Amino acid sequence: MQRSEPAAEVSATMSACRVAPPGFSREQWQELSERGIVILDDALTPDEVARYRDAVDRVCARNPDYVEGKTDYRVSNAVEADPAIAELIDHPRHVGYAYDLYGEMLKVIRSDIFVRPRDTDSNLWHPDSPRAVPYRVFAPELPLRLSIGYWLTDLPRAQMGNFVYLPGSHRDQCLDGYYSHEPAPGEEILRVRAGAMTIYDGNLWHRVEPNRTGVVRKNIFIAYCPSWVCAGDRLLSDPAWLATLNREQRIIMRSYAHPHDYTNPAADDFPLFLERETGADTDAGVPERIPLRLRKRRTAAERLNADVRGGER
Ligand SMILES: O=C(O)CCC(=O)C(=O)O
Repeated sequence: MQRSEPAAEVSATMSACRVAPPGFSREQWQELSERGIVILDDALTPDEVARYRDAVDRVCARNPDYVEGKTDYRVSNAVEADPAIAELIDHPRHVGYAYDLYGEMLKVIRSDIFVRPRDTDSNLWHPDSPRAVPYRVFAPELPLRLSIGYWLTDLPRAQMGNFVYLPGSHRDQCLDGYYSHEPAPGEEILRVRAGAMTIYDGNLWHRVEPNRTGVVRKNIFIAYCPSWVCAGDRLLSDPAWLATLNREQRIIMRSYAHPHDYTNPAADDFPLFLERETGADTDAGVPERIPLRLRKRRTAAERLNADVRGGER
């Protein structure tokens, strides 16, 4: 399908664009590549923790069956559930990490609130991907899903409903303990203060510890992918809710009625962000005659991989 984009419209969109927020440092990228997870302590201030906890509590309170301390609760498409959670879609605290990977095709694949009180169900070992033919079969180099976790409860020890992961396992197709709770040699149990942020490769094998304490574990995950990977928690977003979002948030939700748009988004959705270093909306040297939406833009992940390997490939 051919689309024409009048130059005046393209430049009007451009003037409203933001520069991409910061993403991975070289060290963080190396850590993600080697371990499959990066843990950032104290990423949130106590006030920010309180703001997101209040949002989680507001969402829980809307469920007439919810009983604090008793109900094991998961809310999917959490961004639509509360404006404080919607602001995470493009929050500069973390969106640059996802933009580093997915660039101009960035999309929220799913967003979840988890509330895990004492003695409730906990997840078995799994990666976040299709199981029969995982993402990694097609994308052995870069993850097709990147999860950002916001931790809203102090988790100083094991047996608190902690996230448990096996460092380096994002490169493995199989795990002996798959679909069980069996501890794996080398596993690490996430012990963090409220306010920590995690960034993990969706191919990383993980499970959840039982919660044997009276502390209710609360957290939010927001995960990203390229626009053409199907979302995990919605088909389309509510149009009335979309109308409350800013431009970048609306684009990153990728609520497209026409299937073709998932691989070839419309001109209005470009640029999503401007280059961090140059403020440009395009890579150098691309002929002007090619419309912006059809121009290849190099992602930071491409650059970081070349850098970590010590040269271009
Ligand atoms: O709640 C957690 O810590 C992990 C949840 C999980 O396993 C998942 O969302 O895939």
